[in-house]
Amino acid sequence: MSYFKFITKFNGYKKIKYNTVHKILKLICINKLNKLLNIIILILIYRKNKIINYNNQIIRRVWSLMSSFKLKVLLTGAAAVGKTSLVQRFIKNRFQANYKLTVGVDILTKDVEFRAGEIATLSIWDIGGQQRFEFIRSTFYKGAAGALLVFDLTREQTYAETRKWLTEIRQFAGESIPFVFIGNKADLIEDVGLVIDRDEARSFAENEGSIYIETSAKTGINVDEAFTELTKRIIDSRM
Ligand code: G3D
Ligand code: MG
Repeated sequence: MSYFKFITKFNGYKKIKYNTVHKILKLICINKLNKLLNIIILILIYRKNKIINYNNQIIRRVWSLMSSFKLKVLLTGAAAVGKTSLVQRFIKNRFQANYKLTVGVDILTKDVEFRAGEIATLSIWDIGGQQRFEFIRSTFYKGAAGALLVFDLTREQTYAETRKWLTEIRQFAGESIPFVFIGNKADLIEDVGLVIDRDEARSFAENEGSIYIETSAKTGINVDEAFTELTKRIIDSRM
């Protein structure tokens, strides 16, 4: 091999080697850089979210301190499902048999701490479920922020009527009004037996963008939870 040939070959070899090493190095660097960039972006997103969440919390607190969380909440459902009993349990923490028939509407107010440090003032509109009050009910629905849609776990008919109630609420209070679906008188299931299909009730609620909760105004079970859950849903739907 001549000297010239050797030099060309050596240089060529060096060149290939240099190119390959360069390419590998570039690849590693780019990968590392990409990784680094990804990490930086992730940190930024995380911090931004934290800041947004933090800001939301501050806004909520200021808002609740200024009592701007004043929410009109409807209690709806057929007659004698326990609407008045539920609101009495919730506000006064008591249960009384023989509440007089709700004529038209009763309005009661209570502050709810729906999350730690976040308070909303609910004005609860306990609406008469009787057929004959139908003509005035629609005017009570106006401006409502949310609703508890109640049926009686021991009377199948009141469960069957819930779709009609939901249509009525949505018609007069707005299509997207948050609501919680309540099966009340859970304390009686043991004696009376279950007259509805729980899974069906649950999937009905979920399909309508809500949740299903079983309560007892008599024992107090899940009553606070129902009102708190509704408040959370209302606030979250506005944020
Ligand atoms: P309404 O406001 O929906 O019309 P009410 O219903 O609160 O007036 O309740 C109707 C009846 O159901 C009342 O019985 C009440 O005591 C009873 N009731 C309500 N909630 C419960 C519950 O969780 N468990 C049991 N066991 N009974 C409940 P009366 O006998 O007064 O008609
Ligand atoms: Mg009543």
